[in-house]
Amino acid sequence: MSLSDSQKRVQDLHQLINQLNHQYYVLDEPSVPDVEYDRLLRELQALEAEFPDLKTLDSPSQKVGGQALKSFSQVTHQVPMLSLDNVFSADEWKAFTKRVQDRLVSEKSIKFCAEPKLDGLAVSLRYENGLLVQAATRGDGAVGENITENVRTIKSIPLKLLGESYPDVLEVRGEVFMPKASFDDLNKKALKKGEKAFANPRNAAAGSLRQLDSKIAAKRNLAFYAYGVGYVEQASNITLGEEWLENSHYQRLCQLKALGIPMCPEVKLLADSTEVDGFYQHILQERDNLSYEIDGTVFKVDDIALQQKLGFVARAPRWATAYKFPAQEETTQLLDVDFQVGRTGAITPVARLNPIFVGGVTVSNATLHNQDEIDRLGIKINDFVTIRRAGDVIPQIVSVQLQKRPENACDILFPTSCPVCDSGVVKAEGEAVLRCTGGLFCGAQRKEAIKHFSSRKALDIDGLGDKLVEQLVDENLVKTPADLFKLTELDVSTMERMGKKSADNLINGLTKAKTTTLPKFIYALGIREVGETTAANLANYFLNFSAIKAADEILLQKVPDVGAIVAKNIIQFFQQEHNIEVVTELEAIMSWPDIELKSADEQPFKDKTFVITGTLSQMGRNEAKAELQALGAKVSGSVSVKTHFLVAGEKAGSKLTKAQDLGVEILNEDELIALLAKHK
Ligand code: 9MJ
Repeated sequence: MSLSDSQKRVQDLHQLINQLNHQYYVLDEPSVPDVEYDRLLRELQALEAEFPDLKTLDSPSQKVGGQALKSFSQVTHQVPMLSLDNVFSADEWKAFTKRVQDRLVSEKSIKFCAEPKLDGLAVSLRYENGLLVQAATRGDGAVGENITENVRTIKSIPLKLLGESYPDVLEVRGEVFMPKASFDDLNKKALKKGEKAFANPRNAAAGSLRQLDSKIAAKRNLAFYAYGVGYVEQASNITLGEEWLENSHYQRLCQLKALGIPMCPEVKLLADSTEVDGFYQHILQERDNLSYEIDGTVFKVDDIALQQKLGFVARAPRWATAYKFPAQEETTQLLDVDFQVGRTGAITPVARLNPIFVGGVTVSNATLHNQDEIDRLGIKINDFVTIRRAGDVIPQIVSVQLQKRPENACDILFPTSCPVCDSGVVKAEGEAVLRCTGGLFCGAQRKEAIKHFSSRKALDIDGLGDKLVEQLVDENLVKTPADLFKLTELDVSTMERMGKKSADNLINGLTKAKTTTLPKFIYALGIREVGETTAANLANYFLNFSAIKAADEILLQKVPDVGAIVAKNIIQFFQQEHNIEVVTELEAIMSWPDIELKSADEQPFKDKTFVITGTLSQMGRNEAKAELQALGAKVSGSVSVKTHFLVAGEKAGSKLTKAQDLGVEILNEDELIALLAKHK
């Protein structure tokens, strides 16, 4: 690029980055994903490196964040609050260590303090004579906002330091954050009240600390971990000795911990840089199980004398860097919207996206759920959107980047008839979902019903995958689940791409599947909102299939978990002509034992609610659930005040934290096995 082109680009980047800084730091409403911000900043830094004359004092590369808000009083930091530079790959990390090593030639092996990179808000806490007197945000690094009253409401931050041994003035630097469980609760409550949800825990934490009324912050359940020390003054207390502070960053965090200031439990001292990759991989793997949101790891030269030798550049220390995880949010374009018909006829808009690498995979589709979601997002075809894929979670469209809306953006129009069978569509009152009225006349619903019928948690039919179901329906060999059992070896082996072995496999699988259990059979029918748990509850309550078919709405609602809507769905299912035919056929072909009535003393967990979380390595979650249910327990998916026991397997995450907060009794896998054995 020529100098004049670069000059123009640098000006544009200044304007863009300043605007993004304002949205991120001042308004707590980021408009683009972090990666995009990082890319722009890096582009600016690269241009400034190539053309040093373009690097001006007011360049956004020279400052840490946004300016302090006017509504809070301002605090000038006695020691500036630094930000961190980022690396994104092993190569960039290598370049960082080389830069460090080049400046510290005489050091053979450099210890690093390794920390998770919390996604919250940097805060400085000032203690005078052991008392918290001031708390300030980072602001632009030199001047922040005085948020003392809000910080005082954070339960884990001590208002008075523990013990007697601390400097006269001690500034603690760290991150205020909102634990994932608190964030989920807050957003659920906000949505219930029709209020706007926060985009992520960082924004929620920042939004809470920026409240002028500290009563609001007090309700938000924020937390704090220290990651460093700022200004320290030692005038009078000679008993502390010359130097109260240790010469190791890690030891300093331990000193703070001894004073009652929380330290992140994952922080670790590494003997040298060869241990960095191990720590990074370990934290990346544990990410979903941590109770707080992180976006990477941080590595800091541990020796304070070496830190001082290295010093810092405009924005950040030379002795530390964040080693970020692959982005979980990216920008892409919505190319089109297709409409899929599900098992129950629900018509779901599916976003077709310009393929984008995010959260470790390439994403080209995302569900848009329903009209309400489309309205909430305010999304149009051709819009640029922020897409998020975290852990194993399905990709989601988080927001529309309105400032990038192209001229050809157009409204998403729902179909007026079923895109598969052309039957009419309806939206029930109070429901957001549009449904096809074709029932099992609709090919899409037929396919999905049969896929569900044969799926692993239902009849688990060996040799019958989704693709084969589609082929069987497309070739008109199968119209209903009952037709599956009428397939002959000849039918199957003459199908395209079907060898004798696969045909044998399927016929054997079907023969085996004829014998099942009552809960699995009920679940396999695919009645709306009758999942595995409800199916098991129905079986345990009614004991045989005829009783379920004959039950009325009032009786059905006596079953745990069954409310008015589910009861209606069950009644409607068994009233439909087509379903009566299929079910009658299935009853003739299949068999399952009735449930034996358990006496009260065989149901020791009647009225007890369990939640299972994490990985159970010995018995598996489904098995644990079935055994608990057989003993009368209710097994629920979420922890609440009504939970009696939480079974926490390996890598238990936010549910465990929530249960601990609520004082719920917690069992590990061994304890669960012992408990079940006692009642066998
Ligand atoms: C976070 N965000 O977790 C620092 N940070 O150190 C950690 N941030 C930091 N350290 C110096 N763990 C400046 C910022």
